[in-house]
Amino acid sequence: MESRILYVRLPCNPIFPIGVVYLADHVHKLFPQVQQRIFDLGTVPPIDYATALDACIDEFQPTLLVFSWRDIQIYAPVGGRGGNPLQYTFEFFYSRNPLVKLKGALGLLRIAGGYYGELWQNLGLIKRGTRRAQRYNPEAKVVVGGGAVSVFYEQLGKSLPKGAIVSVGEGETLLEKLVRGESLQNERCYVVGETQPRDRLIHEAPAPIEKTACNYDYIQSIWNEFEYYLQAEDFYVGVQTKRGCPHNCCYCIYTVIEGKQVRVNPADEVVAEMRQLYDRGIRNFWFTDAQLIPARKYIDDVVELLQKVLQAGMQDIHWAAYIRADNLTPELCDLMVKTGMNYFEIGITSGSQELVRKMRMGYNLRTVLQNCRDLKAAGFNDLVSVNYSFNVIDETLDTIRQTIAYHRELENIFGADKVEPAIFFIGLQPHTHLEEFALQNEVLRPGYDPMNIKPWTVRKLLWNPEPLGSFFGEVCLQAWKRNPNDFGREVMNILEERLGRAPLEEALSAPIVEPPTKPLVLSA
Ligand code: B12
Ligand code: SF4
Repeated sequence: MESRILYVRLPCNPIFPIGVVYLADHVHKLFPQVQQRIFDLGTVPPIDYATALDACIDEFQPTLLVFSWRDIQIYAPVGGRGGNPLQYTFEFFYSRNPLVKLKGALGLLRIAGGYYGELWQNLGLIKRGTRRAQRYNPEAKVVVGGGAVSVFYEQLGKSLPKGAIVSVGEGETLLEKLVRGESLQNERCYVVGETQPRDRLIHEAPAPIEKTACNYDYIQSIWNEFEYYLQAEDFYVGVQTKRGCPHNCCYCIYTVIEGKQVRVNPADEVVAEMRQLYDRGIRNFWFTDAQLIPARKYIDDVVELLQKVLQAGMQDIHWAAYIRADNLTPELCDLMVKTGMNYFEIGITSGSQELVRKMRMGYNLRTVLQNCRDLKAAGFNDLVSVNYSFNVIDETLDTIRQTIAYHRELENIFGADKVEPAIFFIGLQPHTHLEEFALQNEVLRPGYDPMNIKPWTVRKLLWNPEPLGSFFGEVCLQAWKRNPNDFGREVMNILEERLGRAPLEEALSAPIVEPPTKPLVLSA
């Protein structure tokens, strides 16, 4: 049977669906004869999801349905769908005021409703699409993947239709094999009702593939809604420059999804891809790498890439990325500014070198500061988001004071209005060292369900252990009350008012050693 592949990006905030775009491009390059279509539910009003999906399937009659599911988890510190989940959670857990507690409980109920509603809705769309496609082609296959599936592949299988293929990580080689009709035995996937996910499936290395520039002429020809993303002027369109992260940060799953082996896409190909978007009017790019500069040895690759961006004449673009700011040089800083970087996120998690080491993050905070000074000297005058997650491991009042000192120094460098402290609490994810630690210490029981958001599960998954948990709860509640529109800065101010600030040198002084290989140890 000739393959006809329909890519359905499940409902999502309007983030450019780069995953399905790359998959369709890859398949087209190998099998130009295969008919493909992209259908993005991110651009469809919720009321029309089911009918729009039906209409698309009726018209295209796919033999292979590729469902891409981007995100599920909602412990965001920012107002998300249906409100601010972190705020409601903290109001419910930590407020002593019964009215605020009640408000938190009601907010959480609403969020839980939205969360389960979205879950069931997406599962329903997959089932509905499968039935509909099988009306036309009884042998039609269904494969489900994307960021959310990679994180929750074990749990999602229970609710998917029998025969659905559940994929972890990159989907290129899996689709290749499906088109060729080859065995999927060595792929990072399992089939619902037929095979079980292998033990440690997610830790298996992804297949190395050579990435070439995405062919947007082709993509435009198979995707009616592409225009939607071209029209929105403030939109950051995704471009991937590499895959993989070699680090070992205790709470992070990126390094497992993408693997530790960093695979750099040739700079010419990345630039050729950007140029096609540029010619279609796109001026904002998000380099969707887990980290744009994962380690010092990738600095030269990024220098080459940015030089080629300049040479290509794309002078009026802006770009953003996750940046490990310990891996910068003055030359790179200069190029970052010249090529239009206007936003970046640094995930140092804590301003205490001692804690950064304990969390296995491999960051040298002193180097980060020096590199930030170089970036400022190169003329960077835009926004930096610094991600802090308090209370991950061994936090004390002293380490909080150190984080404040560190943050104030970043403010000195960039200007207080340019440094946005993003206060997260870690949403514990499966397959991370932190999960292992929680299981070993009986905070979680084996077999717990990470997708369950009942209050007693959330209390454990939203990582904020005692003895400091209630203290942070109280500080955050005060910050939301005092300045709900500038929560992060307010948290920093309150912490400083209550605890003071350590000398900067103390924050930077913990000796750097290799990340430990033994299990994490919590003193709390
Ligand atoms: C870059 C990024 C962002 C950027 C996106 C910028 C942009 N304009 O694109 C920003 C910072 C904005 C962002 C925000 C958020 N993100 Co984010 N983000 C990422 C990151 C690092 C890369 C995603 C990416 O684009 N990769 C490149 C593309 C090419 O890969 P891809 O889309 O995953 O597709 C590949 C595979 O997944 C697979 N695939 C995809 N679909 C399918 C389908 C089938 C059938 C198959 C076989 C394979 C397959 O093949 C594709 C090609 O290889 C991932 C983590 C990671 N390392 O994957 C998190 C990740 C996707 N984000 C996540 C989340 C939760 C969020 C937020 C909701 C966080 C929050 N709480 O606020 C927000 C909001 C997003 C929204 N919808 O509004 C989660 C989603 C899973 C979950 N936990 O629910 C991830 C996986 C991180 C994590 N481990 O928690 N994010
Ligand atoms: S550097 Fe970033 S992407 Fe890499 S493991 Fe650490 S937190 Fe994850």
